[in-house]
Amino acid sequence: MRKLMQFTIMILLFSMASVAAAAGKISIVDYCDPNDPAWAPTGGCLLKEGDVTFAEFNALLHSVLSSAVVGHPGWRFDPSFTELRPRESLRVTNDGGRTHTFTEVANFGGGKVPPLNEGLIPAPECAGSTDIPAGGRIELRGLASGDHLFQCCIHPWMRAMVKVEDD
Ligand SMILES: [Cu+2]
Repeated sequence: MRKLMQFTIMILLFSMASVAAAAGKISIVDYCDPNDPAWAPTGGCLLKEGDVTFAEFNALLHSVLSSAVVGHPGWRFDPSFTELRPRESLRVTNDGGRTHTFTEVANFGGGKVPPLNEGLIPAPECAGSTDIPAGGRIELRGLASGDHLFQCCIHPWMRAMVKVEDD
């Protein structure tokens, strides 16, 4: 009987541990064309495959309808909205071929690279943002209950909301 009880407690602890270890996932993506040498002066494109040239990226930087930066839709967080339980961590992987950031901000705004920032008021948090190189990964733990906004401080149209909901 006592052995059974110990076993049950072990199972219980194990399942609690696996809940704590569960992780939400967001992939940072871009579709830069590694065969376009025009990416080289700003860090290159470390993807094996991708079809967006530097010229195509710049052609969609601004909409003809707006003076503010709009940005290429291939540069994004996937998914751009996700929900977590309070004990769950969030794993963010840069699956793109360029450097990005995943920076928590109070309000979405511009980033830290002036040419990619036109018409936007920079989010103050971007001044201290951490770059995530292509292939890099970060893990966020202990996010408080509520809504959290994240953006790339290089390409400020890359945005996500993480909703942390109590059980
Ligand atoms: Cu980015």
